Amino acid sequence: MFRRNPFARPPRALPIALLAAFCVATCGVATAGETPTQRDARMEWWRDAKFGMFIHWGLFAVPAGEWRGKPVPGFSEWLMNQGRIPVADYAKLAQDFNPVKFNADEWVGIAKAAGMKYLVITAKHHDGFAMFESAASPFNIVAATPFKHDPLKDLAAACAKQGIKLGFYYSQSQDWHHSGGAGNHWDPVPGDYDQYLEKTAVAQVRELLTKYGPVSVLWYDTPRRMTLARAQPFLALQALQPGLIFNNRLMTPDPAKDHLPGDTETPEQFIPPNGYPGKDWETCMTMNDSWGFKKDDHHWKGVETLLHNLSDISSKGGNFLLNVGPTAEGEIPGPSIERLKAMGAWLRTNGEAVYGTQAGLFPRRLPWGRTTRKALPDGGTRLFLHVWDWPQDGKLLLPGMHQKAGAGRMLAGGAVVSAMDSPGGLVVGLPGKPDDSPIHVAALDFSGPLTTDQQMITAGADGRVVLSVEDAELFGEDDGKPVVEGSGETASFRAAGGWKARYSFQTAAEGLWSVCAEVSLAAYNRLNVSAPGPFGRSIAAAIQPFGDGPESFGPVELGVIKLPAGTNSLELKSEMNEVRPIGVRRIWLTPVK
Ligand code: FHN
Repeated sequence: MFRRNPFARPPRALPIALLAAFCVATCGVATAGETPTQRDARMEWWRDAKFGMFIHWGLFAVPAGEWRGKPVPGFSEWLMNQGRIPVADYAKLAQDFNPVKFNADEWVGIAKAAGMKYLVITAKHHDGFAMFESAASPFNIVAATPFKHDPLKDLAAACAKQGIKLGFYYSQSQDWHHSGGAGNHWDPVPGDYDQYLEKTAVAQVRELLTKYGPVSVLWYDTPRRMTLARAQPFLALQALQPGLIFNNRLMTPDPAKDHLPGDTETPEQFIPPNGYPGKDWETCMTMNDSWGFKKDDHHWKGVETLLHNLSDISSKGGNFLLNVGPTAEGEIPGPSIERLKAMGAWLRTNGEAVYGTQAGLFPRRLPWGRTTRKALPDGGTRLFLHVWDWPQDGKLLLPGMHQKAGAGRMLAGGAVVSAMDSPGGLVVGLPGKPDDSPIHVAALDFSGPLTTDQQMITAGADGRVVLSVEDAELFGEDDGKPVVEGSGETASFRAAGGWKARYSFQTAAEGLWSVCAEVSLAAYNRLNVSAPGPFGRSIAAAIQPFGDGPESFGPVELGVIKLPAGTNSLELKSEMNEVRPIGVRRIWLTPVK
């Protein structure tokens, strides 16, 4: 929302477009004058969909991360920038771009079989190359390549045929090819930025919204130099596609300045620890490391990680936009297809726990998994328990819940699930593990809305916030994944390389906090503590081994950090680029008077 009203001057008649932009900017609704009920209706399909395919496909797939035989670091779609490749040299790639294996029905079929309900494809990325026939620029796949065909037309037809919603990604500000486009600092094509916006970007967005039938999503990106005034012509185009959903990247997402919230928040490559309560949001994520196809990028996330991400995101009320980077021949890479097939198989059994659900019930992290919930026609609520770690005793605690549970079943196989009250909350009795899926889902029905008396972590009577292992979301890839050891007061996690622990808690007021950790380590380490948020800074502390070996835990000072009032998250990780085993028992924050 606006902090500063850009129209605070004496009232005067505003052009309709500007008035529309003002309404959008201040009311957070994408269509000026839209009521919350109308917005809910417009967003409904998107909120229910939960899972979409991001497709980064473009001229960058030809070099695929390599230039003149040498690998270029970074994302493949950033090759021109990272490699400081002259515009004329990069444009020659178009002569070699002939994706004869492209098959739109096949791509949409892969997305559909994966359980994805919408797709967003790069119509034009920062390199300025249009993946569609464009009268606004000859630098496009029809006019400049031997392919001479518009793949977006095929995708639009395939989406309509298979019932998948179509979305376009468009880099409205960065354009390293066209005169006046932003972002090309190594071989800039002289020109006026506003002329570029008018003659290229706005013209091409108009083409995308008028030539391909129903378009459901417009995904803007890297809004450098964009202002509210410059955003108006793009906003005015929204009327061409009633119901169109656009993200928060048409302008620089900085609520302190003029800001267009768009319809959706767009956390990239991460899952916000508490979601964005009251907002629509979508985590976009690569399946390996690069958005565009990169021939030497084999760092694929496993199916378990991808399903955990989908479960975690839906438990926080968000959507998951998972990326594929097709090759220059027009094929989605095999490892992507394998993973998407596995996710589709899981969703065919457990999709009821994802599609059309709302965020889970519990304010604190559950040691065994996540939850989502769905209103039932009779006014009741179905609670879905996403069991990531199957309990050895077959029992799960729903902390702070004391409602009487009705019918309960496993989604896989339908075996009965029981629930009984206990002082700590409902104890759910699971039947035998139904299969070897990475996540097992139980559904429990309740007669009304759900309540828990579990509270978010807050400061204790001594004013300290104590964060223990059971409250830590632990991240790490493969052998770097932290492992929990022990239980109760002596519980700790042991990690070695490439790990991260994230904690969420409430603070009553803005202030400074001294951060300490109880750790055990056998070798020197540098820990980094960061707190995303308005004061977003991080502290780093070098710590030396102490005591008589890796089993002895002791307190270490990590530094002082400023936090706002309200829900906070703190992230702890090692700054070492090598394997350095460390045990972490707890973190505590003490207010600095
Ligand atoms: O620079 C782009 C990047 O290439 C990619 O398209 C991602 C996807 O969200 N967006 C930008 C980086 O934030």
